[in-house]
Amino acid sequence: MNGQTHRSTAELQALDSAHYLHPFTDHKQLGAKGSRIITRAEGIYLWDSDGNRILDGMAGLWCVNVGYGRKELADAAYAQMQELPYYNSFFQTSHVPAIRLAEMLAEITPPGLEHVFFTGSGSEANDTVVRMVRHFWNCRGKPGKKVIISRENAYHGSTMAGASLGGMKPMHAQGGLPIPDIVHIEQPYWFENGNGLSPREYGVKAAKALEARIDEIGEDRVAAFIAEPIQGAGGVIIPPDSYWPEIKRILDRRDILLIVDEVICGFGRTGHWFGSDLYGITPDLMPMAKGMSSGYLPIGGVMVSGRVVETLSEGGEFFHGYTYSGHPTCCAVAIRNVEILKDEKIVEHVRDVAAPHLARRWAELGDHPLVGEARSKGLLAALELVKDKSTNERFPQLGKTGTLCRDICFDNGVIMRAVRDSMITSPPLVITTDQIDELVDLAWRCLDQTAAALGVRA
Ligand code: PXG
Repeated sequence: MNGQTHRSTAELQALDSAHYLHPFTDHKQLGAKGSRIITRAEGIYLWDSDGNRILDGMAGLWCVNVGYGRKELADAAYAQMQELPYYNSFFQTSHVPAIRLAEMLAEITPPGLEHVFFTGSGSEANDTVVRMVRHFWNCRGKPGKKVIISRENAYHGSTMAGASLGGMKPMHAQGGLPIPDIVHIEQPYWFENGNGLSPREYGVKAAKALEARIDEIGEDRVAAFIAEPIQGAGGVIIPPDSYWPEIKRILDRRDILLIVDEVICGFGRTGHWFGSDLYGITPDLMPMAKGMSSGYLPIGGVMVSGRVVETLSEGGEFFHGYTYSGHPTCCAVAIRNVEILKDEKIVEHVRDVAAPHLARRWAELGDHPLVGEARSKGLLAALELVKDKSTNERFPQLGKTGTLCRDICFDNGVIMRAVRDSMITSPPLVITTDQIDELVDLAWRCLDQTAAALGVRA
């Protein structure tokens, strides 16, 4: 198909190492080891160049919501490419796929979000957010309101603004980030920071960090607060139920915008169309990407509330946009993807079938000697690996055990992601209950092998 499948794995690995700089990769290390070459996929499974079948417990990178091998999406791209492969929507033009997708997004996103600004990715969506928020306050005659408050270990992308909004210290260290006027508060990570408080007490405490920071900076300088409903790449941090109501209370009495990053939680991941629906929150701006096209083509966007649109409209031209904003072929695929989610009732499948089953089965992993906590919400789940289950003491050299377990997962034909010493899953939303059983059984086996490799009795 791609003209390369006749090459041996070793040849492909050598070429890969010679010419391809991978994202988020230690190149020297990879060169010595050789990449795993993925050649095809179907449903929730991948195949590598040696013919091994792998259960994709990460839906690619948290994005292949409708699963692999969807001919409908290929057909949608093919048809659109023949009719109008590309045109822009600068200079007072528009086209049918962007208009139709915008209409659909206004229908499925939370009330009050009627407009979308299209981008090519989640990072571009968050860059758009930074520019839009600051421009918004300028238009309102409050140019002093520039500070955006984010959270530690948040992930909002890899561009200058995206990585600045993110709370990943190793990313900040490479390149002098964050850019000015972006600050970070505690993430609502009860397992790590709970310190004997109940989840409810801790959720309120973590939310109050926002209030304290706003008071410290001064409301007249704070433009917005940005958060994922559930942090994904930060370690599937599911906030205690008390967290979002307290954040709402804090923001309701202040003139500060709420940005809810739905790049991972959007399009059904939590068993609701958006994480904002799950937590009953109403964003002013809502960046999204990934599940918008189930990763079949790159597309993202920012949903924008009425009050922001009205203010921006007063301000004349907003000097911002991308060549591929509203790319017709990407829009056509996203439209078909949303239709599939609706027609096959995939969000309902997550809410009523897959998530409850995963919650039950995942909780069993909490009995494993290596696991300090097993948590899940929707089709997002995490395991905290610990040295001592009775005290939840971590292993020395945080991250080493996670990486070991992740490699063992690969060797056993299942992909899970390691975040420090947490093991994460975020499978395609079409996963069946039998396939969830397969995932959990594989996870248990990999935990056993990890324990054996560490010399811990399982
Ligand atoms: N916001 C959130 C919440 C994300 O998870 C982005 C924005 C940026 O999207 P783009 O499309 O620019 O990548 C993301 C992306 C990982 C991993 O290893 C996670 C992401 C991307 C790459 C790797 O968990 N999330």
